[in-house]
Parts: sequence; C-alpha cells; structure tokens
Amino acid sequence: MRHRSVIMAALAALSLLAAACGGGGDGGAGADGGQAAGGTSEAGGATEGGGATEGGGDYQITLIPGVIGDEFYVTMECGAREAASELGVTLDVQGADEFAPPAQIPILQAVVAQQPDAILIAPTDVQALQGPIEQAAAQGIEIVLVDTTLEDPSVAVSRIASDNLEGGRQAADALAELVGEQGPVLVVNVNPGISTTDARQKGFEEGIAEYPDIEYLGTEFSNNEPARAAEIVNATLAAEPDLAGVFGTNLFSAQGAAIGARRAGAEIDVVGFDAGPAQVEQLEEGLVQALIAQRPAEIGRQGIEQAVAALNGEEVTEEISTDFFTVTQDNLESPEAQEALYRSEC
Ligand code: T6T
Repeated sequence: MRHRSVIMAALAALSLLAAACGGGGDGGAGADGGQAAGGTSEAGGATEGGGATEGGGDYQITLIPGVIGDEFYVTMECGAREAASELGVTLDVQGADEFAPPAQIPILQAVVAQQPDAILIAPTDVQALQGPIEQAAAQGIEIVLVDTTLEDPSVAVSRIASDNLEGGRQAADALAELVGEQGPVLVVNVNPGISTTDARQKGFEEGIAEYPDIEYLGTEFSNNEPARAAEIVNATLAAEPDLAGVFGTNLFSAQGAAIGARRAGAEIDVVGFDAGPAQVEQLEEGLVQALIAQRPAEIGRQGIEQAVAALNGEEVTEEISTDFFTVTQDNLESPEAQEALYRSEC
C-alpha cells in the first residue's frame, strides 16, 4: 500500500494547504495522514509501535512461507505476528500447499497485485523465484528473505536464516557420535535447488568426511514427502543392511526416514533437522536420536523488524544468522529444549 499511502499523504497535505488558505473547513479527516489511509484495517495502532513505526507506519506486510501447514513456517508466522502486533503493522500470510516453485510463484504474483509495502518470503528455489521476486521489488515492494535465499539475494533489503552449513556440520558430528564413528550413513534431502537444505547437505558432507571409518552412501531426495523418505530408507536398507545412520535434512525428510526405519525394524540412528510435534514424538519413542531445532519464531520476528526498518528508511541488517538447539531425549524436558520446539498454531 505504499503508493496509496504516498498519494493519501499528498492529498492530506493538499487539504491542509487548502485549509490554511481558507479553502474550506472540512479538511479535518485528512489532517492526520495516517488515518486517511487506514481504511483497510486496525493498522492505525501503529503510533503505539514507538521508534520502529515512527512516521505513521500503517504498513501492510505479507509473509509467503515455503509451504503452509509446516510447523517450521507456522512457528515463523507466530514470531512474525508478535512483532507485527508490537510494531502496529498489518500482517497477512499467504502460502502454497506444496513446497514447489510452480505452486509458490502464482501466490507471489497475486500478493504483488495487492501492492503490500513489504513481502517476507521463503523462496522455494534459488533460481526459479529470482525473476518473480525481482519483479515484485521493481514495483517498489521491500523484500525480506526469510529462511531460504536466492542465487542473487541483493534484491532483498535483508535476509534472515539459520546458518545451515554449520547446521549440517553439527548433524554430521551428532550422527558420527551416535554410530560410534563407523558404518554406512545416508542423507535424505528434499530437492536440489533449495538454499537451506543444499547447505545442510554440504555441511554434512564436509563434516562426515572427517570420520575415516564412516562410509557416506550419498544423498537421495524425498520431494518433501515423508512417504518418499521412508521408501528411500527401506530401499537403502535392502541394498545395505548395515546402514548405521541417516540424516534427514528437514522436517518431512527426517520424519519419513524415521518411519522407514521403524517399518524395517532396523536399528538405525536418525538425526533430523527441525523439531515439529510429530518429530518430538519420534524422539520420545526412540525412533530419532537428535533433532536440530532452528529458531523459526526468531526468523519471523526479525523479518518483520527488518521490513519495518526498511520502510521507515532506517538502517537495515543485510544478513542475519540465527542459531540452533539440538534436542535429545536427555534434554527434552529442559526449558531450553521446550523453548526450541515448534508450534502447530500460534
Ligand atoms: O527445514 C525447514 C526450512 O528451513 C527449509 O527451508 C524447508 O523445510 C522446513 O520448512 C521444514 O519442513
């Protein structure tokens, strides 16, 4: 709505000028520029937001997650909603039901047509979303990349993500320790071209190379489908009955890998990225040994803060990296672990 805000501010200024010139006594409605554009929502509450919304920030921001219904993105939305309410901006969330560019691009285009002031987006592919996001930025919409990134992220004012390379290395160390630093291990990834999971795979490969007695069997792709991840583990076990461990690079890959291991009755150690409720159940059941929890709420919160800073013309931070907490059965009840678990609703 930035263009509309500018027009409304200009109209308000004109009406003030007209009033000052004695051009009519009913110009009051336009005297508060923020109010004039506030027809869309409660965003007028922006004045409470303090420094970050200084200047009448009745901003409209849309969050486009990688996919809806994924507790990582649900938790991100919760953090974004909290920040939006504190800063008095209006947040709308629109996502596709599949983690795939053909599903996400039309959503992005529909959002752009609504002309929000800023878009927070988790691009589902480093290349396929480059053009569509550049087109959004060309309309004057501020772009913040949350979680995933692009081949050329310079289109965004800020990007906020886990240090996924480091996360992959931590997964390698955790799995190596679990398997006693020996035996064949497998990675179940999502799809090539996703910045986060590509980096986790790379970090894992670098980390696991440090263990000479571990045989890295390679990476297979689940297409973000637990059933496919389970089949991959079952097929690998058929060919490699000694399979010792699996690293699932995201929530659905890890969840499916553990299901495959259970179905085969195999004693495999599983390390998974993310910490959704079903993953935590698998941890409790002993199907998974470690969950590398990201900080999705923090990513969402910082995404909103950076977008608002950009809209206010304040300093933004180009790249923000968030940390992890590795959840195990041993620490699951600790406040730190509980705080790190993902939510299925806000
Ligand atoms: O692991 C997260 C996210 O970081 C990744 O980019 C895609 O998968 C998740 O959403 C989990 O399903």
